[in-house]
Amino acid sequence: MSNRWMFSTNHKDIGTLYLIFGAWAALVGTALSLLIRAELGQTGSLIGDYQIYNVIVTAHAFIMIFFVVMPIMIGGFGNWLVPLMLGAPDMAFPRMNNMSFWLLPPSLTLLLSSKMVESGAGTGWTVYPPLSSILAHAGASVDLTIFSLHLAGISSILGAINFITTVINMQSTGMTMERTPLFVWSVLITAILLLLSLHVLAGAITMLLTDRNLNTSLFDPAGGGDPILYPHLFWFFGHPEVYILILPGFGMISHIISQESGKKEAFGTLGMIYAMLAIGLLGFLVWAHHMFTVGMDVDTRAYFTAATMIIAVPTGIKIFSWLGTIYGAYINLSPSLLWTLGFIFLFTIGGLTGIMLSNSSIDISLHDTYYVVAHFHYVLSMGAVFAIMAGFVHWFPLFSGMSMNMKWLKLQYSIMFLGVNLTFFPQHFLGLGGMPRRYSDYPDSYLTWNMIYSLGSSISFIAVLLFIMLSLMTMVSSRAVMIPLMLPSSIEWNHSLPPYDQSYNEIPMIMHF
Ligand code: HAS
Ligand code: CU
Repeated sequence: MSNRWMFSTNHKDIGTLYLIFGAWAALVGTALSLLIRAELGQTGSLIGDYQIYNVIVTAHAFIMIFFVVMPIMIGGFGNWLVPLMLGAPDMAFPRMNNMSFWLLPPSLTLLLSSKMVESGAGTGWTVYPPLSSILAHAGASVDLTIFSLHLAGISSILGAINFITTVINMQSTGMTMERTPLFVWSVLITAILLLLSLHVLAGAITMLLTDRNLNTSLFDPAGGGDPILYPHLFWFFGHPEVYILILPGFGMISHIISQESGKKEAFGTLGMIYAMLAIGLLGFLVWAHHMFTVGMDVDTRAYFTAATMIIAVPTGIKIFSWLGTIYGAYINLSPSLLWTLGFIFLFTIGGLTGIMLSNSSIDISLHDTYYVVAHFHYVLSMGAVFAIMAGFVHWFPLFSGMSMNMKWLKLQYSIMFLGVNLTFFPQHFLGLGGMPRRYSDYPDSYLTWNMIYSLGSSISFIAVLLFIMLSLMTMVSSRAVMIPLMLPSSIEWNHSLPPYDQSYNEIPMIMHF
């Protein structure tokens, strides 16, 4: 990589760095997930060490959340598209933008180091004490994890400041807030959530750091501390975090679906803006639905259940507005539309299981079972990841000046769709059957669904390999885009990029090796 790129302050270069970084991290995260499925593909022990299994699960979650979805969506797509959609020359603070990116590789290095020293951090991504305290996790692993999160947090906070300033200060003249494109709105709201939640995580893990190393007992009742304080602080960050992971995807889906439907903008654009604002606001008021089992009083449980369920309303507004956008359109099932429709369908399934879990009485039974794992993989592996794939195949021609092979992309989508559903649907049955998460073994009665589950993950992996091949082949053969390359210059195109020429989808299937 040349210095021009490494030190670039250009939003497109930095966006590309984020995309490459995220893609690399995705390979690490996927490799870890395959290790998990290898361990759980049959009863008995494969790895032979429960701690190592938990270290793998923890690393998988951290990498997917902090080093794949966030960098790709906010860092990659955000950097590439927000200035273009605003008609701005670049981000507001271009050099800080470069710094945001370069804080991530050291952060990932610390995280990976934490897995390799001592016996690793097998705490889960929540890092709850007392498991993460010095007694259960002696040694440097958890400390390295904390430092990794500090760096990733600084990176995100700087990025958030940059996006907020850019959106507020750098629109071209005439762009009012309600004419601001939905993707820009989604990144703005995401950035505000980041700014308001990350420092709470930073506070919690720093308190944990002092509990571990400086003999404080903030979370230890034996020293007058509060054992429930950490979960509260973590989830005050953690719940907004899950909307941080999905909101930019919502933004991308709105653009892609309106463009692929041949419409000027998404149905109910203003309602979409208010829906995202409502999701962002409500996201701060529901955190304790992750800790119904701590022994909360019944009124508090009722409040958090009700508040959580209300989020279905703005989210439903979004789902039905997307359907309203595509209603009546001539549908050309291009790869980006396939990923988009897949997103809407599967994200909704994930959202509905979230509503099940928000009922505190049901959650007492389902908490820490695979039902929760099913819920969040539907909203993340099929929500966030499908949105990323949709965005990638949709904007790849803009990013690279090259076009991918549409027919192979459709095949790749089909394999992936089969794979992820085969992987994650059985989790619902396992969860309802009582299989707990974060254990490396299980009774024989859970074997069948677990085997199907591992088979599904292998199929998804084949789809991932196929996608890597397709991307590399596109670049090796430099298939030129057969469309007038549209570089957005004015706000006229407003809510989405200008429509591609339809012939774009008809590019003959030529592959050069
Ligand atoms: Fe969640 C746990 C509830 C959305 C991610 N969630 C997680 C975890 C992650 C995650 C990662 O209340 C695990 C964290 C960990 O490691 O422990 N979640 C919800 C609810 C929503 C929701 C109510 N989650 C997300 C999104 C995520 C995400 C988005 C990331 C991208 N989630 C929970 C709860 C837990 C939880 C509990 C804790 C479980 C436990 O015990 O640990 C909502 O935002 C979803 C709204 C979307 C829809 C679908 C579209 C809406 C339509 C409108 C009509 C629907 C209605 C509802 C009227 C609802 C179509 C009808 C209800 C029926 C059941 C039919
Ligand atoms: Cu939540």
